[in-house]
Amino acid sequence: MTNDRVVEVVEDLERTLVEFIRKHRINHREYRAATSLVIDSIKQGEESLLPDVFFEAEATDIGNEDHVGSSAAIEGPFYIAGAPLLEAPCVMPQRDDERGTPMVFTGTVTGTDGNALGGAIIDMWHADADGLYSGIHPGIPDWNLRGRFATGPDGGFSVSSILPPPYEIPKNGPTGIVLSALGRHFFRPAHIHLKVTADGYEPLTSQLYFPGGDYVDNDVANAVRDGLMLKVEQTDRDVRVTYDFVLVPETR
Ligand code: MBD
Ligand code: FE
Repeated sequence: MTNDRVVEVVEDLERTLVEFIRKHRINHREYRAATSLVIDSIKQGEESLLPDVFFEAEATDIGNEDHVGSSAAIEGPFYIAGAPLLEAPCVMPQRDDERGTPMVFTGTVTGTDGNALGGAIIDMWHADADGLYSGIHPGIPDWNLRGRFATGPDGGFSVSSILPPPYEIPKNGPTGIVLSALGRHFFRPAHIHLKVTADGYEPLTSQLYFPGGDYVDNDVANAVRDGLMLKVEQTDRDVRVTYDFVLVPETR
């Protein structure tokens, strides 16, 4: 069965790439190098990393046009559904000797209708002090620094974790090889990934950054946006970060 949207966009993509091949005089060797790169990215587990670094932020911006409530952000390649449900006082799953500066993340979830959203679920994941993600990079316990927790009746939440560092894309994988050939660096700024859901509201995929941090102004994935900044307060003992999520009621 014909899908009109597929006809519209795939035929345009096809025309665009055919023109591109002519314009740049792409020969068969270069064509095969490009298809091999995509195949290698899949074989080496970079099937999401490669496109996400180059294109996910652009598609996310399109979704944010005319959007009220908190901006959505790129999901990135490393989300895993089904993280442990945490009980208050919420502490992200971590090793006994987990390295990193202690971080306490607090905030609220409300609707654009002004309702405080108690019982909203926040699904959070981020890198460890080495910039690595559990379930993706080897040698890290399952679900380390991945957890889900609920807001209280007032829509508030609080969770303890460690401060993630900037993320460095592997230099020797297919994505890193392209970045090297382009003369680009390999870093994303430090960030926290989140998915926020509440009954009757549109789910939000977010990713929050630390103002003034390394690579905030030159993210290799070009995904940092004004509305995605944490408020950060440094105390003697830890770093306190806050963000207030605003969800849009579902229509229909
Ligand atoms: C990440 O952690 C990430 O969020 C993205 C978009 C790309 C690479 C690593
Ligand atoms: Fe990430």
